[in-house]
Amino acid sequence: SLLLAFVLAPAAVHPTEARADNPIVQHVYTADPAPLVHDGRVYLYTGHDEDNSTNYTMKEWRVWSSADMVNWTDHGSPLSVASFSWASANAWAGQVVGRNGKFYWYVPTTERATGRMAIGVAVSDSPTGPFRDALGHPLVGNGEIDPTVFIDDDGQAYLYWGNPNLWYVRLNADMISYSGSPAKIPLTTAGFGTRTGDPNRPTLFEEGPWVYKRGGLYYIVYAAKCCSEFIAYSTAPGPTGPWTYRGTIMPTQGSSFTNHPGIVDFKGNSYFFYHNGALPGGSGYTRSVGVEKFSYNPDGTIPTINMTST
Ligand code: FUB
Repeated sequence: SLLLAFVLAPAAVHPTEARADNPIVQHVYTADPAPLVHDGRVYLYTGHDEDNSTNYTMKEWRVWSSADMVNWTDHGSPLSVASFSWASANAWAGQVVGRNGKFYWYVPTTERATGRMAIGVAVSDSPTGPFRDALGHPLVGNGEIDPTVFIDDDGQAYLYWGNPNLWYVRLNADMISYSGSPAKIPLTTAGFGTRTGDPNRPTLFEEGPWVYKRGGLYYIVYAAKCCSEFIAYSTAPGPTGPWTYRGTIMPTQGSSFTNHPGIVDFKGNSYFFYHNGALPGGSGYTRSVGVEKFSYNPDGTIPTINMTST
């Protein structure tokens, strides 16, 4: 009947629907959310926690998408550790950006030759993949993790990453190479807050940076103070600083000792993505991604955002 066709059609188009409630995905553990708005949809890139071992079992990245922030489509895993011939383990926190009709996915993973983390870049013609290794070798080596990518209004692209240091480099227009040497962003307490109890880490910055621009202000949002991380942020008048610490966005909550931010504006609303251990069996190694709608304060500052499900 017509009615039956109407009811069945969305299921046929979207084989797996996740729920509107938090966590967004409820049938597998997900971590390290990185949202991308493209062509009327939000694409959500995540990692996949496969068991609760104490060293992360993460072999692949996953993609989900939504046109309404309620119904989510499962696009499977178009990128994995095996996609990089030089990698051996650890599909950690990455981010995708679109440029020139292509999509570039920057990801940290273990380099087999060194046994250390390195940042690779994969490319696709579609936000849902398939993605292939763009280089055949890491873009950034030396134990580095957690890349975030940002393209400024003038077309200059920047890649930021790091733990314990915070680095950036100017990407070339091809998005798979860079000019100059990576630079360390000075981790001053004015820029990144004050951490007590660890003389080696005087500021709150831990990992998981997320950089974007809104209303002429540059934001860097990040996981603060391992190992019951909260989410904090800093702002700057330009993409390379100087950064000013602005405080906590999401306090330490839930049963995951890490958290990881991703922020987008979509169809007139602002959304804050994060992870916790809210699914049954959830923990620091079996995490799940949630999202909260929020409004910026008139001066551009970000209000405190609490997890709706922990
Ligand atoms: O998921 C593995 C690592 O834990 C990520 O790279 C960090 O941001 C933290 O979430």
